Amino acid sequence: MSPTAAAIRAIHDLPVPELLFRAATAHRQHWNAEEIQFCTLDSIKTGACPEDCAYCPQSARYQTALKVEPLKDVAKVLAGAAEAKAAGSTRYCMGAAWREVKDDANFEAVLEMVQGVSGLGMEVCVTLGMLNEPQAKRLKAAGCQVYNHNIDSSRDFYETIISTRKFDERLETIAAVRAAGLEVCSGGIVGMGETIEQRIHFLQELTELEPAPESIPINQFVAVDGTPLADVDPLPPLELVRMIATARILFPKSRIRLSAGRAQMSDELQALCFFAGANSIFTGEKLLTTPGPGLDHDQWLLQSLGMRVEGAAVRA
Ligand code: SAM
Ligand code: DTB
Ligand code: SF4
Repeated sequence: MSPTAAAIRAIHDLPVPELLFRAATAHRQHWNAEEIQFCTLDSIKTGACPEDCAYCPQSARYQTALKVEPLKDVAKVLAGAAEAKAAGSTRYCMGAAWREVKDDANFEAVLEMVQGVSGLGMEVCVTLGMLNEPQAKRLKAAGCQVYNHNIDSSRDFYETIISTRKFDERLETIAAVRAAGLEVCSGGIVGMGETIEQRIHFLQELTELEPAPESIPINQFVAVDGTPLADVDPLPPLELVRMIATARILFPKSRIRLSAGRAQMSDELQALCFFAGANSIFTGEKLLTTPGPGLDHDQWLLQSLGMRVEGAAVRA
């Protein structure tokens, strides 16, 4: 049975030393806490999205500095994946600014990308918006392992930031992904101006997904000029740590991804998030459209923490 909001809140509000101790203990029961998975994101289709997600620079409704780009060539994507693999990445995640998947030539091209990246021996994840079960099955048959589709926030906050789709439609896509036998990657964003209670309800919605998502991205909101949320106050760092730790305790076996917003975080905050149970990051100079800290910095950070890249060859 999934926990009540009060039970989740009680974990979230623990004194930080106790919260971190419990999260770090849960982390060690299922994972090697010295290792962080390096993933690479590739924005295969950028901007001009018909949805109105208030946080997103890729919505066509807002005037941002973003350069709109049509679906990339398959060969270009595969070259990017090979480069990412050489840099230590074990997972390649391709994202498209689509409302939904359509059964057209673009989807055929994505299936080719999936097949190609899977052929390189990398874990393949895609995030393409809403999709149905037959489409999810085709992705799986092409070698896709994981579909990313975030619930993003609590049901009530969601309705204040997106009008072009319903929270329940997110859940329907996640159900289609599950039914097709793909792994589910689903999490959300913190720091959009939601209350702590709304964050608790966001986590509670995740606990109601059965089975639990194999992977949970926690994105720190990145404010982008031109979007409706551009002027929201930055998230207090310890509130991020509390969310990571609570997610780790609720989902000891899931991968917790410290996703967007790392370029705005100090090294010490990231170290605390790793201690609280985050065990995956997106490397590179860019996420989908916003900056990342860059591979050199991430390699330096892990080394200075005495940690390792998960699955990377051990150097003599
Ligand atoms: N269009 C698809 C969808 O919405 O599912 C896939 C791409 S969309 C950019 C993937 C995720 O990026 C969103 O669910 C959201 O969690 C995250 N995201 C978008 N803009 C963000 C921002 N400004 N800060 C943090 N995360 C963001
Ligand atoms: C997720 O939850 N975070 C990644 C991945 N899924 C696709 C994307 C973060 C994007 C952040 C905003 C941007 O760079 O455009
Ligand atoms: Fe489009 Fe996804 Fe951005 Fe929403 S979050 S505007 S659906 S790309």
